[in-house]
Amino acid sequence: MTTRTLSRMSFATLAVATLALAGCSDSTKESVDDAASAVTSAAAEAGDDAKDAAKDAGDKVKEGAADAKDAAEAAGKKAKDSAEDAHNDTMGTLTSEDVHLHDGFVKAMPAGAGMTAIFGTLENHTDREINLIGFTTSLGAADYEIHEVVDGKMQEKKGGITIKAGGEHVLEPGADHLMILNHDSAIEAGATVDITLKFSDGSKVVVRDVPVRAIAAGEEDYGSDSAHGDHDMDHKHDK
Ligand SMILES: [Cu+2]
Repeated sequence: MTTRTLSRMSFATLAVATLALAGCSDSTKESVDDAASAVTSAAAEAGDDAKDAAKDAGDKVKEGAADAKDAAEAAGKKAKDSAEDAHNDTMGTLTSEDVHLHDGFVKAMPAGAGMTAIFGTLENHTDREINLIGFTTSLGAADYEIHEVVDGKMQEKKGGITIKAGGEHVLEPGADHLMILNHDSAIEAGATVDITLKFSDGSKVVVRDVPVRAIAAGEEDYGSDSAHGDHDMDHKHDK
């Protein structure tokens, strides 16, 4: 119903009411009848207007609902996409429950040596493959690289370390290890180091309080010659 129609009805109704209050003399009777018929036609017109308005509103609501549905679907898809992106690029889901460094230790290093390594067994306790692509430690300023040993020489392991679902990967002298390079001060036996492991899905898993231990062999070159010796030493000094 339009404002125009409403005000017309109000005016006509007011006219009837005013004339009625003025009394029921013959002279006013005719005017009252006129006013009454004006109210009736105004009401009829108002009814039509209201009907049209209701139909228009109905169409509009229908259009609005369709638009809202499209918008909701688009928003839903966008949310799903960004959730997937987030999962892939920024915030992986691996936790310290999922990845362990079993019997991990940092090889002690005197000041000036500049480099040492981290050993132990990485365990994947999830039902999917994981890919270690880097790490840092609480030791601060240093370069951190994942290394492998090829023909007795260590080098950066391209692509990092992949561990299959439920699997493990041994880090040991003469084989894959986590290398600490360009570190100036001593790393002394008895200290502990926190290691932050970084995975390809964006996960960061912190392994806390990894002990620093002195092992005799494999000073800088974790080649095949020293590997077996290290292993024996490791067992003698364990526990
Ligand atoms: Cu190395």
